[in-house]
Amino acid sequence: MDARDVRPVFRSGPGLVEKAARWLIEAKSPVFIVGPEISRGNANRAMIALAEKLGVPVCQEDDLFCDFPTTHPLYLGSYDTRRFPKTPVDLIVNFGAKIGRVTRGAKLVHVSTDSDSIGRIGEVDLPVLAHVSTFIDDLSNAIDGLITADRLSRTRSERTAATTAYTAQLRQAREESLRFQFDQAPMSWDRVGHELEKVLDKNAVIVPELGPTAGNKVLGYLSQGIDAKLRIGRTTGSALGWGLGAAFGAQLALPDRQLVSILGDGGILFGQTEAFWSISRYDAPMLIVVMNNYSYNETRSRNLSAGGRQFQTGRELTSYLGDPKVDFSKIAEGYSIKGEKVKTPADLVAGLQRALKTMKDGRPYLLDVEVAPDSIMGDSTWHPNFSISQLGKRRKNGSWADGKA
Ligand SMILES: Cc1ncc(C[n+]2csc(CCOP(=O)(O)OP(=O)(O)O)c2C)c(N)n1
Repeated sequence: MDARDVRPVFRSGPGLVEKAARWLIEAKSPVFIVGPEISRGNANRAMIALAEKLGVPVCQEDDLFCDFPTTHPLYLGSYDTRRFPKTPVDLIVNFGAKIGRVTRGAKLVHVSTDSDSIGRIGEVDLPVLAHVSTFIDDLSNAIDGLITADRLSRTRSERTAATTAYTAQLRQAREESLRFQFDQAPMSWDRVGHELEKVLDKNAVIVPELGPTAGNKVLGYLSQGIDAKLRIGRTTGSALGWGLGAAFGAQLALPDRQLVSILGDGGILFGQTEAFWSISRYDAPMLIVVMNNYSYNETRSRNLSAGGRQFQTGRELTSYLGDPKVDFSKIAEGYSIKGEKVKTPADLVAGLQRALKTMKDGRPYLLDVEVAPDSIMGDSTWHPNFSISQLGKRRKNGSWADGKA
């Protein structure tokens, strides 16, 4: 049984649906925001149909799942980071995401089954307590009753053309970014994403535990959505320490799908390597990719971006992880999991082939991939020279080994 089938499904009152439908028809530059309630509510296909029917661009927030296909010409990525095709956004319809800031001056419709999240962060012009799937259906029907097929077709083609041209530009920019750093070592995050996309199954399951900036550079290359790769994570709370165990659970639940756990060296060091035991013991044939930049890049960026003392002195206190330089393939080996250290793009291409072969034979494989330090002062190796043994007075005064307290 699918757990989604036992969730309550309820609809909003007709007045709200009609109001939203009118706003959508009148808007010059509407945007849809999608969140996890779309995937949880099994409304992915209905969401695609509605966006296509109206030619409305779609943004993904609350990045827990991929709720809209990333390769769709109407898909814009995160709302926060996007500039929009020429006309300023004048209407946002949020389908089941817990969003923060949105454009000032734009009307906001928020549809959710969670009454507590509606209007919690920002002002909402039209709060709708409803299951997203019912609201999408009702909205689509209401639009048919308000506008002629001819006018709908004209609106759709104008909007679709503008967004399609824009997303084509975004794709081209990504391609240029990839080519620009194509052969560099340590590798660009883009190159890792590109190589993974080339060899992974079209319907692989990806469990990423990656920060938003560099992480999105990898994930941006992986085609995700209802008919492509299934993505689970990062969690909406962003806490580290769950990715490997969650990936193992997903592999157990979906033994016929290729499973890829992608996590940072910082993330895996949050007490996760014990999951290797279960992965090995129960033959989970999954790929584990550690994006190893010997750094907590996300916190480094946060610590330095305000330009305070750590930035001015060039001494960032907490984020350098390269002392000791952990080789995660050796930790995996301790659990009888094969793996290797990857330093160059050629290593990655060959390593992925060995990984796929091992997975086909029913065993897990780990790639510890050295990637570019991708943040402000990312190549700094400075860290406080702190040693507990140096703190001890007994060692210093020579009384350590004489048995006296
Ligand atoms: C339990 C927990 N503690 C601390 C943090 C703060 N934090 C956010 S990102 C990050 C560093 C992650 O490092 P890594 O996984 O190597 O990824 P990178 O930032 O280098 O891409 C930390 C410590 C957190 N998110 N969760």
